[in-house]
Amino acid sequence: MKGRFITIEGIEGVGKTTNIQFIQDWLTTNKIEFISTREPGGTELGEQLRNLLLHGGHVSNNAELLMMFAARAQHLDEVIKPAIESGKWVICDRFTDSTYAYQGGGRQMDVATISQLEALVHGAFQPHMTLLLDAPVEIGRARAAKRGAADRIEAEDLAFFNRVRDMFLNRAKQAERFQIVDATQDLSSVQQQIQVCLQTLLESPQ
Ligand code: T5A
Repeated sequence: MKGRFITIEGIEGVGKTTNIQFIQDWLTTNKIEFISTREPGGTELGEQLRNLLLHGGHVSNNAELLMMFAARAQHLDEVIKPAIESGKWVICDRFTDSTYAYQGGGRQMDVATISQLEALVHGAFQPHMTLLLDAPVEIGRARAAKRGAADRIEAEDLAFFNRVRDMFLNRAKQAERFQIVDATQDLSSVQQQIQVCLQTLLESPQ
């Protein structure tokens, strides 16, 4: 039996890392084998690209877009696809929806170009479920600010993150794999919503 591919998306500080820990605990309780990974990153090459993307100097928009997809190509080949083929569930902190949201929405790059790169790198291969944690930008930024200095992308302004959020919400309207989770609620309510989604996926035919 093949595994499942779950991606977690949303603006900064909305609770992705916190809730991935909850998802891992849920999978362990349900005796489901899984790996947990992230983008950009998840491989040696991807983590090096992540460091350049988040903590390096100036990166042009085109270079940023190509680096996101270069990291993803390696990640799919080396980690994600082999894990799913071996029957494991893959929990991925961000995936291609983040590229549409940040590079397409935030940076206002051409969405058709992003689609071409998506087709090149993973064609019809898509997550089985995408949990979009949604909250107004002000809430996410206030939560993220508690963690310390902003990285290169977190340093963008409010308008940038409002475009990112809008793009996520637009994409969520276009594909059934999305589950929108109201991340403004307290953590236990957020986790109740996530648990319902996970249970539904577990019970759905492959
Ligand atoms: N990127 C990525 C692109 O531009 N294009 C791409 O294609 C891809 C893949 C990656 C960066 O790269 C960009 C997007 C990003 O800028 P990242 O590691 O994913 O960065 O980091 P962030 O999104 O910046 O992740 P954060 O750690 O900031 O946010 P999280 O993980 O969403 O938030 P989390 O869980 O750390 O929570 C933040 C705080 O809020 C509290 C937590 O306890 C924590 O203190 N919290 C809550 N408090 C109250 N109520 C709740 N419901 C709460 N949920 C969490």
